[in-house]
Amino acid sequence: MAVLNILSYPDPRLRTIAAPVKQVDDKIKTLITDMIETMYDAEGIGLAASQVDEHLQLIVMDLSENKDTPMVFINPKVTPLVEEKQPYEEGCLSVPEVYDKVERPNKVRIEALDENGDVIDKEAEGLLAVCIQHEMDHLNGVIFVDYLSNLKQNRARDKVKKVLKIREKNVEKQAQPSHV
Ligand code: K1U
Ligand code: ZN
Repeated sequence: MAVLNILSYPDPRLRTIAAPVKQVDDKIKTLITDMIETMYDAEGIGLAASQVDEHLQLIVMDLSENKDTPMVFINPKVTPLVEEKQPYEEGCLSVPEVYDKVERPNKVRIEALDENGDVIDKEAEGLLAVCIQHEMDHLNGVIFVDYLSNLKQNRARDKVKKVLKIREKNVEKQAQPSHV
């Protein structure tokens, strides 16, 4: 198992369109396990393969309180079931510490395969509907800040730079020998 590197906005690799998974083989199963570990490590509720620089149609999610119910969606297709859109305050592991409202249909149909290659065909509402649409966007090279104003996108760029700098400094600090 491994924690993978998550690409950060505005990395151009996040704009790559993901290709369908041809076969749920051992390589894909290892990627699924690593993505789930990466999602838990980053304290996220979802992760698309695009975010770890693997441009395949693969999404993992866990909306459970105890973080013990991972879901896997391979080659997902998401169809809105309502016209009306509702706002939800979204976050993104590729845009750390930036949150803003995005409007999306709050009822969708999800068709996909699971980690065993079995068919998933279900209706989703609420956070599941929001999260799967956010992750589908990643597979299509779209990031939630694309829905925001230019001013907010520029602010998001600056914020991510700042957060990454602080994270780097903390990593350096931890690597230094202690003086105790
Ligand atoms: O795709 C990602 O980067 C994961 C993202 C999923 C997501 C969260 C909220 C709305 C839509 C999609 C995250 O997990 S962000 C971190 C997080 O856990 C979170 C942030 C805001 C609200 C709820 C959860
Ligand atoms: Zn995201």
